[in-house]
Amino acid sequence: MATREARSYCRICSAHCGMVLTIEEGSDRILAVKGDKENPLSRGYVCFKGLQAEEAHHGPQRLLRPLKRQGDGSFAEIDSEQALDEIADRLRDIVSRGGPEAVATFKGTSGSLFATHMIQLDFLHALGSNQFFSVNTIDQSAKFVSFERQGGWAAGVHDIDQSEVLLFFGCNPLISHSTMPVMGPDPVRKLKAAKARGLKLIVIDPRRSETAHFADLHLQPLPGRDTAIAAAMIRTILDEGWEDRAFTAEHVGADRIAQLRQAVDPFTPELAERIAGLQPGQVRAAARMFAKDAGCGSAFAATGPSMAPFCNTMQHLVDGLNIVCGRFRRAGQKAVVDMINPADPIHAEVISPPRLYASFPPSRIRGAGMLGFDRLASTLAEEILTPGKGRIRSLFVSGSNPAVCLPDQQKAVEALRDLELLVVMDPYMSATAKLAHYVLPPTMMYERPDLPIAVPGFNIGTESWSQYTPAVIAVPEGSDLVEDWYPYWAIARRLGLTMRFSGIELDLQRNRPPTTDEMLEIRARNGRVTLATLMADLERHPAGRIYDHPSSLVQPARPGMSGRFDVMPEDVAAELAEFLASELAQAPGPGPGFSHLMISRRMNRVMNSLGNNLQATLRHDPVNPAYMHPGDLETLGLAAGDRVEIASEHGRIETIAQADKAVRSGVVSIAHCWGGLPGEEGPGANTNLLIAADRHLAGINMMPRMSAVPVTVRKAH
Ligand SMILES: Nc1nc2c(c(=O)[nH]1)N[C@H]1C(S)=C(S)[C@@H](COP(=O)(O)OP(=O)(O)OC[C@H]3O[C@@H](n4cnc5c(=O)[nH]c(N)nc54)[C@H](O)[C@@H]3O)O[C@H]1N2
Ligand SMILES: Nc1nc2c(c(=O)[nH]1)N[C@H]1C(S)=C(S)[C@@H](COP(=O)(O)OP(=O)(O)OC[C@H]3O[C@@H](n4cnc5c(=O)[nH]c(N)nc54)[C@H](O)[C@@H]3O)O[C@H]1N2
Ligand code: SF4
Ligand SMILES: [Mo]
Repeated sequence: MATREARSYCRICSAHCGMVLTIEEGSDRILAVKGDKENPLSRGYVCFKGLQAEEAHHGPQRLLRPLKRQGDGSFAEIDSEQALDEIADRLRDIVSRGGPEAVATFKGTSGSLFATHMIQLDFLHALGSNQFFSVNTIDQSAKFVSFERQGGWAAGVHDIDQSEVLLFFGCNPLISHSTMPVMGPDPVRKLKAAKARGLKLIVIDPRRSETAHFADLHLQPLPGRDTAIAAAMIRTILDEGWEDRAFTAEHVGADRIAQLRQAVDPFTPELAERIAGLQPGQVRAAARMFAKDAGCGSAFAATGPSMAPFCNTMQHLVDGLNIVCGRFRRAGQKAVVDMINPADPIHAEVISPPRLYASFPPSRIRGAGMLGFDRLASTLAEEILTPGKGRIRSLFVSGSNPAVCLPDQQKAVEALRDLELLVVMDPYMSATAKLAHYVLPPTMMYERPDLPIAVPGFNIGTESWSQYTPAVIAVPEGSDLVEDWYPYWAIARRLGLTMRFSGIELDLQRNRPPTTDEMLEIRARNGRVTLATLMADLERHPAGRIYDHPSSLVQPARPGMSGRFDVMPEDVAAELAEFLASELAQAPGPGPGFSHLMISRRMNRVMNSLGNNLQATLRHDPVNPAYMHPGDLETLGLAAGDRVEIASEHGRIETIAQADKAVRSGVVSIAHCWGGLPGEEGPGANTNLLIAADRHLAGINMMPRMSAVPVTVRKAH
C-alpha cells in the first residue's frame, strides 16, 4: 500500500497541535497521526482527541451527504444546492413575515476555530439582523463584563515565560489546554520548564485537579466562593502594602483604591476562609506568594468560577488583583500577537471602561442586552418560544451542539423543535442535528485549508505562531459536503443580499463561489502576515513558525492617554454586598435540602460533546461519571460504579458514581454536554437538565448558575 505523509495541525481545540499524518495514496484515508516534533509550539505533543482523527474523519458516524427532515420525522438525503435553494425559499418567507430579526445564528466551539467563523455575523448583518448567539456567553463572558466595567490594559498580561507566579482560579489547562493566553499545547512540559526556572503556581479549585498537582499552593475551597477569596486577597495586599504603588498611582488613583479597599473591608482572610471552607492562613499565604514573593505574573479565572454565581464580581476582583499588583506588560517588553490581525501598535496604557453593553436596548427577555456582538445564550430558548415582534423563527447552527450545551436542556430542546427552520452544519448526527430541518455536513479539518484562530483585538495564543495549512486529504468519494462558510455565501446570493466578509464586499454574483483560500486571503489581507507570505513561509517552516514582528514590542502610552481602571464602581460594590448577604457567604455547604454542590469539569478524551460518539472514546469513557470523594460515597452507601441520581431544584439525571479523592467532600464533579436529547439513552447524562436558565442569573451576561449548583445525590433505583 502506497502511503504519503502530510503536515497540518489539529483544530479541535485552540491549542492547534502540529500533526504529521500518514495517508493512504489513492483512497486518501488517514491511516495514522502523530504529533509534529518540528512544530515550535506543540513540539510533538498531541492529546487523545487529536489522535482519533482516523475514526473522526472516516468512521461510520460521519455524515457525507446533506439531510432533509421529512414529514414523518425521518431524514432523507438531498443534494446540497437543492437544500440551499429550499432553505433560501423558507428564509425569504420567514423574513417577509417576521423581519430579519426572525433569523439567528449560533456559533459553537468547533465553529470558533475556523479562520472564517465570523461569516455568521457578516451574514446576519447582510440580512439586517443582530441575532448572533454563541457559546461565548455561557463560557467565560465574565471576562468581557469585567473589561466593560473596570477597563483593561492594552498590552495584556505577561506570558508564562515572563512570569514568576501564576494564580489560577478554577483553570485546569493540563486537561483543557486553554488558560488563555498563558497555557495552550504541551501543558505539562511547559509548566515543568517554568517551574524549573522558579515559577510559583497557585491553584484554587475544589478539586485537586491535574493542574493542582503541580501547584506550590493549592486552596481547595467550596465552589462559588472565589469572590470572597479574591476580595480577601486584595484586602490583605492593600493592608500589607504589597501592591504596586507606582502603577496604581498612575493608572487607578488614590480615590478609586480607597473605594476598592472600602468595598473589600468586610472580607478579612478569616471570613473568606470560613465562607470558602479553607484552612486558616491559606488566603494570606496565597496573597503573599502572589503579591509579595513575586514581581510579575498574573491571576486568571476560567470556567469553574465563571459558571458559578457572582461570576462577574469574581472576575472583576481577579482582574483587580492584577491591577493592584501592576501585573501587566510594560513598554519595551514583548507581547504575544496573532499574525492574522492587523499590526496595530500595542501601547502600555489603560483602556477606560467602555460599558458598551449599557447602550444596547433591553430585549424582550428579562431586559437582557448584548455583550460585544453577542446576544445572550441563556435567553435564546425564550427568544424562540416567546410570541411577539422579534421572535426568532430560524436558526443556523455552526460548530455547536446547543441541544446539549444550553442551560435548561428541556426548554432549549423545546425551543429548537419549535423553530420553523433549523439548519445545522455538523459532520455528525449530533443531538442538535437530530432536531434540524436540514443538516449540511461540512468538510472536516484535514479536508480544508485553514489558518489558526485569531480573534480581532484579543490575543488568545501562547506564542506569535502561525501556519497556513492546505487541505491534506480529499473529501470522501461520493460525498456532498460544504465548506463551513459556504452556506452563508450561497444563501446571501440566493436572497440577493450585499454581504461583506471581514470588511470586504463579496462578489455574490460571480459565476463560481470563492475558494476557501480566497476567503482566507480576505481574512488575512491586513494581517501581520498575508496569506501569500504564510504560504511562502511553508517552504522553509513546514510546521509553522514563531514570528518576531516589530509590532509585538510594547510601546509607551500615547501622549494624552489618561485612561484609568475603575476598580470598584458602584454596581460591583453592590454585588459584593449582595454576595456577602447571600447563602454562599452564609451557609457552609449546599444549603438546606441538598447534599452536594455540583461543579463542571472537562474530560480529557472529549471536547464538550465532540468525541462522545467515537468508539475509541466510548471504550474509555462510556459515560460522564459523577466524581465524588470516596468518603462521600461511603456516607451515601454507594460504591464506585453504582448508578446515582442527582437532583437539583430544577431537574434530575442518572449516571455512574466514580470515586475520586481529588474532589472535595461535599462536591460532585461531572462533565457537561453528554446524554444526548432528553429521554434518549445516553451515553451519559446531561447536567443542563439540572440548570435553570431563568433564575440565579448574573446581571449583564445573564449567566445562569452552572457551577456550585445545589443538588442531592443518592442511589438510583
Ligand atoms: N479535553 C477537553 N479540553 C477542553 C474542553 C473539553 O471539553 N475537553 N472544553 C474546552 C472549552 S469549551 C473550554 S471553555 C475550556 C475550559 O477550560 P477550563 O476552564 O480550564 O476547564 P476545566 O478543565 O473544566 O477547569 C475548570 C476547573 O474549575 C474547577 N471549578 C469548578 N467550579 C469551581 C468554582 O466555583 N471555583 C473554582 N475556583 N474552581 C471551580 C473545576 O474543578 C475544574 O478543575 O476548555 C476547552 N478544552
Ligand atoms: N452545564 C454546563 N453547560 C455548559 C458548560 C459547562 O461547563 N456546564 N460549558 C459551556 C461551554 S464553556 C461551552 S464552550 C459549550 C460547548 O458547547 P458547543 O460548542 O455547542 O459544544 P460542542 O460539543 O463543542 O459542539 C461542537 C459541535 O461541532 C461539531 N463539529 C465538529 N467539527 C466540526 C466542523 O469542522 N464543522 C462544523 N460545522 N461542526 C463541527 C461537533 O460534531 C459538535 O456537534 O457548552 C457550555 N455548556
Ligand atoms: S490539545 Fe488535543 S484537541 Fe487540542 S489541538 Fe492539541 S491534539 Fe487537538
Ligand atoms: Mo467553552
